[in-house]
Amino acid sequence: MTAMAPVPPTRRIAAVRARRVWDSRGRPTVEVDVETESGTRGRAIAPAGASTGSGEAVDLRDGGPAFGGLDVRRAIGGIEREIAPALRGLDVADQAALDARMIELDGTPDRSRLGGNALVATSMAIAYAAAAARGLPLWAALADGGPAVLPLPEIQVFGGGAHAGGRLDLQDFMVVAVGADDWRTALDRTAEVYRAAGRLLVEAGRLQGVADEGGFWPAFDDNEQALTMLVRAIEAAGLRPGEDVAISLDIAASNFGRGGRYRLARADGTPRELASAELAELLLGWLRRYPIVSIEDPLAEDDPDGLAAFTAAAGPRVQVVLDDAVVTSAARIRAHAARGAGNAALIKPNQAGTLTESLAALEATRALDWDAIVSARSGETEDTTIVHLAVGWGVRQLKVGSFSRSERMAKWNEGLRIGESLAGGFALPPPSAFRWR
Ligand code: 2PG
Ligand code: MG
Repeated sequence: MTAMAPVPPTRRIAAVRARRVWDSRGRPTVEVDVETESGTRGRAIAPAGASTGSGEAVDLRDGGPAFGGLDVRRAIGGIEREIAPALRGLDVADQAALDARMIELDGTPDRSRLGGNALVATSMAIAYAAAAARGLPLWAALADGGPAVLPLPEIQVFGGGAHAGGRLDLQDFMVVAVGADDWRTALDRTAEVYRAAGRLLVEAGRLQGVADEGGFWPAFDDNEQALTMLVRAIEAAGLRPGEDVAISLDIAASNFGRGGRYRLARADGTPRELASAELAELLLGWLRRYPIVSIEDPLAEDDPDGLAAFTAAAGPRVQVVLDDAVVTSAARIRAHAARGAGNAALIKPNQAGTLTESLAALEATRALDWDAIVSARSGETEDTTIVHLAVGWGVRQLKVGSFSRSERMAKWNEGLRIGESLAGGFALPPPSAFRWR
C-alpha cells in the first residue's frame, strides 16, 4: 500500500463554524463557514421549502414556542459538536468523501438527526472553500475546464398555492424567455413582463401584494384567469407569447391532491373535486390553448400512474417536470422514468441534503435523457450557490422565483457577474437544447 500524500494546508479543513441567520420569510436558518488551515474560506446558507415533497431530506427544527417551532439551534449544535470535529483535518477538495462522512454521521435515511439544513449548508460551504483554495469562483471550480454556460431562467410572475395562502390553487405561473439568446435579454424581457403584469393587476383591482417568491399575489376567481392575464402581460410588454416569451407552470398538485382526488378551490370559480384524469384533462386543455412549454408536478407525488398518463398525453415537446415525486433523488428519478412518469426533474440541493447526492440526481437525468432544472426554494437568502451549480454543472435551466425581492434578484444579478467571465459570455443554450423546439 502506498502512503497517502499529506493534505496541503490550503485544503486541510481547520474549522467548520455555524451561525443562525434569517431567511426571506423571516425564519431562522443555518449558515456555515468552512475554513482551511491557510485561511481560505467557504460560506453558504440553507434554503427552506414550503411545498415540500414527503421524501425530502428533513430540516432539523427546534419545535417549542419560539418562532413557531422553526428555530435551528439544534442543527447548529450538531454542526459544532459532531460535524466540525469529524471534518477537521480532512481534504476540503474531496466533496464526495466529506458528504459521505456527514451522511454516515447522521445515520438516518432522511437526514433528520443532524438535519438536512445542517448538511446542505455545510456541503455547499465545503464546495466554496475548495474553490477558494484553487483561487476560483465556485462555477469555475465545478466546471473544471469543461463548458460553462448560463442557464435559461424560469421566472415567476404570479404566485399561488402554499406561497400565497391558497388564494390560487396553482403555485407558480412563470415565464421563460424562449426567444432570447442571452441572459441579459432574458432578464430584460422578464422585467418588462413582470411590470406589465403588475400594471394590469392594479387596473383590474386584483393586486393583493406579492407571494413568498416575489410573484404578484392576485385575487383571481379562477386559476385560468391567471393564464389569460399572463398572456396579456406578455403582449402588453410588446412581446410575442410563445415566440419571445412562453409560460411555465408549477401546479404543485401534491398540495391539493391525495389518493387520486384533487380538491380545487377555484376550478372555474367554484370549489370542485376532480379525479386524476379530470385534472389531467383540464391541464391538457390549457396546454392546447396557451403557450405553455413546461409544467411541473401536474399530478400529486402519490399518483405516479396519473403522472405517466399525463406525460404520454402531453407529448414529447412538453417538458413535464417532477419535483415533489422525485425530490432530487437519483433512485426516485430512475423509478419514475421507468414508469414513463415525467421527462424532467428539479434539482434542489436541500431536498437531497448534500451536493454529492444532488449531482447524482443530475447524472441520473442525463443518463435518461431527461431535462434538469436547478431550483431555489420558496424560503431563500442572499446565498447564490444555485446559480454557480447551474453554470458549473452545465444545467440548462434555472428556476429562482420572481423578479423582485433581493433574495431572488441576488441570483439573477450573480448571473450578470458570472457571464462576464464565461467563454460564451451571456449566451444561453441554443433553442435546440430544449424539448419544446
Ligand atoms: C417548488 C418550490 C419553488 P418550495 O415547489 O418548486 O417554487 O417551492 O420551495 O416551497 O417547495
Ligand atoms: Mg415545485
